[in-house]
Amino acid sequence: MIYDINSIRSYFPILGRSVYGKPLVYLDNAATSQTPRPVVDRIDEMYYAHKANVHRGVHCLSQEATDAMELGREAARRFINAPSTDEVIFTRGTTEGLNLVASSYGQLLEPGDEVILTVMEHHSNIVPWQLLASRRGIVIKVVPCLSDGSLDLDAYRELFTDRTRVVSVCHASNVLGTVNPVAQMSRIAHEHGAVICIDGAQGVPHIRVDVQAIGCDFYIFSSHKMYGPTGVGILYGRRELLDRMPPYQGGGEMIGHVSFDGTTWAELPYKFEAGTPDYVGAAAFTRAVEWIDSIGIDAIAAHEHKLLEHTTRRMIDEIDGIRIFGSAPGKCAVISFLIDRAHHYDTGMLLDKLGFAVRTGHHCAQPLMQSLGIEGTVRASFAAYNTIDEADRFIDALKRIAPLLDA
Ligand code: 7TS
Repeated sequence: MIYDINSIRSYFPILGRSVYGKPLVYLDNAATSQTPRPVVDRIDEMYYAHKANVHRGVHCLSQEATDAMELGREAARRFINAPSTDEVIFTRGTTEGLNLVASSYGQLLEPGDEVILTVMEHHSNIVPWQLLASRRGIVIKVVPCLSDGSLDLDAYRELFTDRTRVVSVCHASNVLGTVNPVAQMSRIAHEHGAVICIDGAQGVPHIRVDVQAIGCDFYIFSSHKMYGPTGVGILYGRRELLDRMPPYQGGGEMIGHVSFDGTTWAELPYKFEAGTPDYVGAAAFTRAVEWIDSIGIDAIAAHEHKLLEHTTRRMIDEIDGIRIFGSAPGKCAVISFLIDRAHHYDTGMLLDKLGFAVRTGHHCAQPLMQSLGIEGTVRASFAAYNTIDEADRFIDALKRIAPLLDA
């Protein structure tokens, strides 16, 4: 099947705009992807025609909004091949999902229990565990990286002790692009009686995810990084664990019965969905999954891989003094780099003036930056709609600004 890039781009009006009089080249997809028309149209439709609070009204509109949200849950279930929608919880995003697991599953841990993280984690998969450590006296251990940015699996194996209870690891690094062997890591965690939580924020937009094939206990991601609306995230958790976990937040809709003598919880997944959810976002999320499915996640991955290879090769061949961080085999389409001793911010600012949106800084991965001995990088990250022509113009722009940075 032909990868019809013009048709794909036509879904994204924003790609036609300019910045500072230059055509926009959007290469900040790891931060957030752009949103195709069917998703935005669905948001409009929900507000114009179906807005009512969910799960609580007898009236028609409330039923429509509830049905639309529940279709979003089913789309999420299908997208990651979760066994049941009872195991699919809507959150505000990856950050909230990780906080939910650390906070709620964390209450089942005892002082001295150990949690394994990796050096390449985003702060949202570090800080919630640190908060737990200060509340419950758990111990955090950290898997280092090898020089190509892949995880040191020998070190991972060696970190397990009879106190290891949880592993929490990103599916893919937002800085290095490294795709971690999460199925293998899940097997190892389970051999040691630990549960494994996967931060899939950078996984789902690029990799076909099957939580049953991976064998993980939790899988967490954000809609806004996969062409969906902001403010919506998904947490998949194995039923048997979710059943044992206390609620994360209390409020409406998460209860069975409330009295001042004691309160019982709602069934899954509602036990973890206190208050009015972003049902508009949940409904529009369905359209994001459908849009990805209409192209095929494998076709998107293959296209992004081409962009990654092409851009990386040209950068290495043509930009003097370029340093790329992360070259693990099978990495996803994220290129973090520095040019000579130029400050990442200066490079990013000059690129911006030429119409290229990239991210600069520590990318919410300060421990990783420390381990690399740098303060930050410039990061270009690709999505389904980026083109080889954009990649070429990006290289040309880098060649143009490199001498300015040297000065
Ligand atoms: N985990 C990873 C691996 C991420 O890349 C991000 C966001 C998050 C968690 C948090 O996701 P959120 O949707 O809850 O904010 N990463 C980035 C980034 O790389 N640039 O901006 C946000």
